Amino acid sequence: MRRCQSWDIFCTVIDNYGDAGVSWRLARQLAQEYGHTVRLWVDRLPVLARLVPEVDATRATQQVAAVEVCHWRSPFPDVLPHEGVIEAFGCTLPETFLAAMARRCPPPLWINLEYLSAEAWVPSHHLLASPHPRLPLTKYFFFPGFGAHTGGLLRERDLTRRRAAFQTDSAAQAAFWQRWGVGPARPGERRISLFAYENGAVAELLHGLAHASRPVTCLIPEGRLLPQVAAALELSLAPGQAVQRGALRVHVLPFLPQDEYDQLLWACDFNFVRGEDSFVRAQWAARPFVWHIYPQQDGAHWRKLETFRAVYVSGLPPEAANALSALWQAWNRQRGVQEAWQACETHWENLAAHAVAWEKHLAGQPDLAHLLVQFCEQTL
Ligand code: TRH
Repeated sequence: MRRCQSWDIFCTVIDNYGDAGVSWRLARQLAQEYGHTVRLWVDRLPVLARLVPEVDATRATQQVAAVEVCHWRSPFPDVLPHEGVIEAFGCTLPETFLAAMARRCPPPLWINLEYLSAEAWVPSHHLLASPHPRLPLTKYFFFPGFGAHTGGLLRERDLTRRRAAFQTDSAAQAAFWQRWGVGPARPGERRISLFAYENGAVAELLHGLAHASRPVTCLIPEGRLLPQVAAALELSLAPGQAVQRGALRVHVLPFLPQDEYDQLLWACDFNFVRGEDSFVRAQWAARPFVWHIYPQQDGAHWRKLETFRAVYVSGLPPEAANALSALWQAWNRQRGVQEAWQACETHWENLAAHAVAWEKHLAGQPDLAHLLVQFCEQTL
């Protein structure tokens, strides 16, 4: 059996952080856990550098965490393709590199890593082959997913162990909060992280939290939502700043390194997440969450949201399922959030227990890197 032990991973940053975030996680996992040679090509290095501060955005090539990080520029350098080539999210490979792939003997295994969806069509599309119209190359579509016959989810081998250790280690949690300048929790306090696109319901959410029956600290990493938060609180906000309104304390964090952001999700009791990567990481955090899905012009995101929501809440008692569903819908519709949040409060224990059970269910399935490596071994 031939093995695929070296990779070129290509990532164009369309907008936001998800493309780079997912590509980086996969690259690092293949390099560190499998000992493979990995070259990651990213067109906008400053975006990757925000997630991974060890990356120097001014360097054309560099070695970071066992990954060779390369700035994807034009003209593309004359390099010999590795055994496996991954284009993340359908990015277009440089013509000269494609030609080099076609000349390589044997040709590389070519994978298009697709976006994640829980929709029913995913298993029938996963691993479909598409021959190149001119060159002797075949591209395979690799769809991440939540169940059998999908490409699974990115999950490092020791993730569950590390997360569980952190969540049972109050000293590690205290050190985390201290590192980011957040004081100890008040008695009975809940901590909520808030990462979202612009959302017209944020004022309503904060107002509701300010009038909550128990203290709440809302941790907001710097980003697109911050101007709306500042407007809702009628002040200007910068990382490091904290303000109090009734029961609510808002603490603005800098944009965290990706590994620290994972810990923020682990440390909070509830997480608002968005896009694709933070959405998955919130599930690995084993804490209840709300997903602000990436909105598409044609509204196609609604079906994607609703499909996952239905799958996720199906293990909850009906009233808790309805409450969480209503919150997800309200947050994405951007109205009715306050009432929906209050309804969720009354099902808190159920929601928390369900998040733990859901993580366990997912962790019992093979992860994306494993399935990818397995597919390559079977195909080559
Ligand atoms: O940034 P996003 O909105 O990315 C999106 C999605 O990937 C979407 O599917 C895609 O179409 C679009 O980009 C182009 O949300 P996402 O996917 O959660 O990625 C955010 C990344 O940023 C994730 O890796 C976590 C990381 N992050 C940090 O490292 N530090 C932080 O402080 C925060 C808030 C996030």
